[in-house]
Amino acid sequence: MNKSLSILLLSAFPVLALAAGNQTDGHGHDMAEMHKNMAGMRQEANDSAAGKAGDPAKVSRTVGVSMDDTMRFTPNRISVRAGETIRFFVKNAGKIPHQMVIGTMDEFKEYAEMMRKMPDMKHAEPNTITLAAGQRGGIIWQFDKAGEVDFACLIPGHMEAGMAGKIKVE
Ligand SMILES: [Cu+2]
Repeated sequence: MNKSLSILLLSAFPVLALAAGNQTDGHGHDMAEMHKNMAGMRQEANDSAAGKAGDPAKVSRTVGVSMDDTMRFTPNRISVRAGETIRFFVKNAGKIPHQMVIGTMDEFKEYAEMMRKMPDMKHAEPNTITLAAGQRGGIIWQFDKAGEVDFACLIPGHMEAGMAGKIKVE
């Protein structure tokens, strides 16, 4: 299991623990309301104009993506169908860390700004995989509407150097 995935799993546990504690805390209603709001916020954070985190049990197919130090994704043009859940099997073939983030250019700008302010912050969002040299990992993503979705490496300087690609959703 790669590092990002285990961080993701760890971050899911406190939510589960809170939800389980909810039945015995004696303030059922307020707590339930609070958890509902929290779940809503979490859902919003995971949703994107680009689609949403996919269900591993509903993967339609796997698409291999390689990243390297020439600041390129191979392939950098991918076609999918609306509604498909794709498992991106990502490999860092380079000698420095790279990242694949699925989203929109607006989201990338926001994220890049955050990375500049907090370069040491570790991200474990479902639309993101960050890999050290030689590592492999995956993103499971569901595309819900026709259009164009972007992907990029948001490590400072990489997208600017051309490390980006497009997914055509038909
Ligand atoms: Cu990169």
